[in-house]
Amino acid sequence: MYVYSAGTGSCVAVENSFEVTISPITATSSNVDVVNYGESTGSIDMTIAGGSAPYTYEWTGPDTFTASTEDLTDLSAGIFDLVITDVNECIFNYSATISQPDAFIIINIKVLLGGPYNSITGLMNDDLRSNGVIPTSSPYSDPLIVNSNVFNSGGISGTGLKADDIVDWIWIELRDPNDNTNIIIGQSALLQRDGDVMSLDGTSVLSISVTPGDYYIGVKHRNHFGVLSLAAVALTHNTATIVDFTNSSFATFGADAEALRASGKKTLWAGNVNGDTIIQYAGAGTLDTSNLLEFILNDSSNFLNLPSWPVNGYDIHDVDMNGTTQFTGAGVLDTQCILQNVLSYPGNFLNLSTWQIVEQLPEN
Ligand SMILES: [Ca+2]
Ligand SMILES: [Ca+2]
Ligand SMILES: [Ca+2]
Ligand SMILES: [Ca+2]
Repeated sequence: MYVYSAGTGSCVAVENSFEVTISPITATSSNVDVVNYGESTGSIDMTIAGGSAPYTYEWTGPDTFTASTEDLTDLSAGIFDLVITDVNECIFNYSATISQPDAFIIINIKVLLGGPYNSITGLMNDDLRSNGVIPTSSPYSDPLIVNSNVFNSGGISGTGLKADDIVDWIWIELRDPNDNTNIIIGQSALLQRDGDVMSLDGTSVLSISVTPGDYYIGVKHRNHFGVLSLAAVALTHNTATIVDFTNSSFATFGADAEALRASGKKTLWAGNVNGDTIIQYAGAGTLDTSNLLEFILNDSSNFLNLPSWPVNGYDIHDVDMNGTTQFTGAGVLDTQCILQNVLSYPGNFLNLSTWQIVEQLPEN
């Protein structure tokens, strides 16, 4: 309430009174978030009240974003700050947040497992799939689950290439570009016969929920040695970077981290059936062959404790992944597969059956 008097001197004149109502600026907004990660489909529609028009707008946002319009479109995700100034230079500050779905990258990894690899066809055998023994839940630590028809010949559609039929589950790791022992994220995926690592429908490009950037790429398998890219690889959400562990010129951590096959392709070393970091057939130490024999002798249906007893099914001891684990006797022996690996190791010049192959990962 203001009171003024028009009088002068000691005379009291008529007093008038009036109210001045200062209407502050208020603002609200209607925001649209970004629909797909990494796109610029967000928008902010401001509604301004109060103050005295015309207003001026000073927007700032992520990546040095600026604008001077009331409303904004084609926005990427981030926090957008607005300073509204009216004609009387009254100021109002406003802030709006545009969000987006979680970050992800896509990647095209190729890797071959030495156990089921066939150098003549260039494909891995898929006996576990055709025997119907691959579990629908991952054997790794996620554990992810797939629809069982992913394991049909031809995949879910039934019309896929035989080269794309599923061999097994595989484990993918993205590691810190500043520390190759620091696993940022690990994820189960599916491995096709031709070595392509796919998402859980067996045919879609592998997508991993992580911020785009540089990562070391690791691949692990339950009875093969793991392998890690020597260099960090740039990964984005819109183009699948090819990371080809089958290519003999692709550099991996350590020495002879993979086996070089007659076809010229590289495959993961097969035969680590006891989960340690060494593949060993004979001699002193913790032998994979001893672990395999123990498994055979302890099989509940092997009443006579025959070392030649074959055990069918999905098991870590089945090195060549033909659906049967066998230590000795007639048939395809998993012990032979381990021995062949040991004898073929590049550093084993004397062809010692006691040679130890050591997994080439920086944490070992
Ligand atoms: Ca508006
Ligand atoms: Ca393929
Ligand atoms: Ca071992
Ligand atoms: Ca086997």
